[in-house]
Amino acid sequence: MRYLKAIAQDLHGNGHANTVILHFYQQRVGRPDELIHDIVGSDMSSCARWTGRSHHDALDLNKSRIASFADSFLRLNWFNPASHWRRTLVVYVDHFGKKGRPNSVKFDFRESTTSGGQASLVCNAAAYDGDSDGVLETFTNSDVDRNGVADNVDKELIRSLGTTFLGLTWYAH
Ligand SMILES: [Ca+2]
Ligand SMILES: [Ca+2]
Repeated sequence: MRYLKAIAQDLHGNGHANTVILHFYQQRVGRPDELIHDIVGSDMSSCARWTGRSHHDALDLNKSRIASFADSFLRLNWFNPASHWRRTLVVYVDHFGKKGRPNSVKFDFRESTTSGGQASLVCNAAAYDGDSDGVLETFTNSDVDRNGVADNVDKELIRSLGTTFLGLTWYAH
């Protein structure tokens, strides 16, 4: 299975994340998960600059799709102070429909008590394409922006995160 681990950081200490780190992983049987692509977006609030490297093949990810996903991710306000790695979002397709299309995208919000420490699941959410037409239409009732209410704003956030994640095509059976 493939998954994406996203980290946002507020390096300027002004209450807004300005850096996004995207790690694209491949799970391997009997071995540690392999980091395939490592992409960093800086100055996200003004003119974003993207740098990346691949530990495997050539880096063939579409930059505008990366930027779209990062924009949705930042709207969650799930970020770290300074250069900490306590809060992460892990995104993956966990089920495929009969036609082989992804029909559920999962989002795991994880947090550790120390930077880089063992993370525990704080909240999760999911988006579903039950009829395999490529459009996500059902969403869990999750308070992903953590303002205390699970409403249509959260569903729209889950929809845009799921749609932009699927655009990256980082999934495999
Ligand atoms: Ca659908
Ligand atoms: Ca909410």
